[in-house]
Amino acid sequence: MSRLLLIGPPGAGKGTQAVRLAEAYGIPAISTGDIFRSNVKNETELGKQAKAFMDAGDNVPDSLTNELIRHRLAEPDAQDGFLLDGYPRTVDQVRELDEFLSGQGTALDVVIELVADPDVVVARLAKRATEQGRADDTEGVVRHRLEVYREQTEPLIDIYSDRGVLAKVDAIGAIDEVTVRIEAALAERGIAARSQDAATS
Ligand code: B4P
Repeated sequence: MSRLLLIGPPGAGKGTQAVRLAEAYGIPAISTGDIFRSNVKNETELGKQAKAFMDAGDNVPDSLTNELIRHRLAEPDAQDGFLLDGYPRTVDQVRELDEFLSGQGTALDVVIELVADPDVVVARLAKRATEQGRADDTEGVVRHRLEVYREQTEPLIDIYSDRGVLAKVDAIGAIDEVTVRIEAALAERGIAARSQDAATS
């Protein structure tokens, strides 16, 4: 049973690694970004409210995000562990998640910080912009997302470090290499993948 969080600047590889880790550890990957994008695509009420914030590279308001996560974490597949990707992203979201988990008598086991240089992430997202055409991957919006990350999300690193649950992982390198580093950091904390090569095969 592992309750994990991936945190890091846009383009650090959260979504990319989350899919692999979910498979390797047998837990669901829960990405607020993916949930919002699917709501935007399906033109739901939530998607209509979130779209302008996302396109501008701003965080979607905590009120919308917290409610969405509360429902998602209450689903049966998340009862035996999960990997959060991109939530919490603000101090208010940390408070909300703490309250939810302590109500279940649990807490996050490990917070994996993906550490990446801003120039590298801007280049990665520029490449994704040409491949996927995401509205929030243009250079100006990416730079703004980095500022939002520095202002609103970076303070979370100290919070989790003070709690002794933070694992810093270098996110520069091939995707497989980064996965291996994350697995090593988790193994050091007593969390083993289902099979040794599950994440990189
Ligand atoms: P996210 O979906 O979380 O977007 P992201 O930060 O860019 O990460 P993503 O997972 O997509 O990209 P990754 O680094 O894996 O959020 C999008 C928006 O949703 C936010 O701006 C906000 O508006 C809203 N939102 C989400 N959560 C919220 C919350 N909790 N509160 C409020 N608002 C919220 O990958 C980037 C690219 O790099 C990919 O193309 C990938 O292929 C490539 N890549 C990854 N690893 C690589 C490597 N090692 N080498 C080379 N390329 C690599």
